[in-house]
Amino acid sequence: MSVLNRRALLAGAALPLIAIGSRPARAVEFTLKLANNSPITHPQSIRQQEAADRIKAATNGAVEIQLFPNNQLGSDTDMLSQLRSGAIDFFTLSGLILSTLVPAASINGIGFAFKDYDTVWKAMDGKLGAHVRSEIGKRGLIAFDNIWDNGFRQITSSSRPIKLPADLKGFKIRVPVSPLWTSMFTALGASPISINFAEVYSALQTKIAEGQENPLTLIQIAKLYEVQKYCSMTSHMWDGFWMLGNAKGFAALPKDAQAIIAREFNAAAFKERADIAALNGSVAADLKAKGLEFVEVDKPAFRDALKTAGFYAEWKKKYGDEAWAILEGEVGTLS
Ligand code: X2X
Repeated sequence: MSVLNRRALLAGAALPLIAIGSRPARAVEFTLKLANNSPITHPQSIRQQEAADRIKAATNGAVEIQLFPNNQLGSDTDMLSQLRSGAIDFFTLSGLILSTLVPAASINGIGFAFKDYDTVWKAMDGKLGAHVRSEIGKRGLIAFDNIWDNGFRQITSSSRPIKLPADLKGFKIRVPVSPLWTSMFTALGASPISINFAEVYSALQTKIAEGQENPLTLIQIAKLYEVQKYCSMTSHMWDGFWMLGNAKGFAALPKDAQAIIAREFNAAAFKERADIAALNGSVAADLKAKGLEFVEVDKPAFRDALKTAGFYAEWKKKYGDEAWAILEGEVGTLS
């Protein structure tokens, strides 16, 4: 019997109910670190803290997960190294950024692949997600089953409204550190600059970058509207955060603790998805009220520009026929 099962017996099953509430607090046996790049008020951070609390309660105090949100432990690039070395135990990271280590992990970010959230969740909780998680598993990491929502990404700008691909010509746009992002905005004619999220606000404020692209919720929560003027609803890609773990560290935990952690992280992902869905209903109006000017875009023109530039053909070759077939099986023909 594992530590936790013994503990559960001692704490509950073997004792009369009345003893449970008054049992003495027990020592923490495993202190684990969870890090992310999201502001503390983002649903991702809120639901992660809640999951940590639930895990502590469900393990009767044995597993304490300390949350380090908002790049407290460094940039995404830093935190990925820390996760690999075991300095942190869990880390939520965009699959596109993870692709610097696991190339297959950026596949959900292919331009204009997903038409709506139903298609996203079916693919990511289904075959496409399973394919990516198995690739992640080959690199000393684990990915919990259910990916967290970041959202459909929109382009903001401080210098000029972006309506058509031609408006992106020479446009200095901050993109996260990922070959797919650089390739996509280069194909659209822009001048992408790779910058970790930790530096985005200041990069926009100092005009190192004229614009950036992120889901509306993050534009709101990270207050990027303060340093941006226009917002173009391109929805050019869907991006999510994999809950990653250091495989060796996770395997060293008692099996029942592993099961509780997995259950709670996955349940929290579904709650976070619902939080973002609810925010999506009100966030555009709020951003307008804060002075962000929304711009109508010719969406098909952006997709055509990618096609013409050979973007889909290039990435099909990079991911390979098998992975591409899984993607197209979920979203329809892309190239
Ligand atoms: O870096 C970004 O823009 C962010 C926060 O959306 C990601 O984590 C990909």
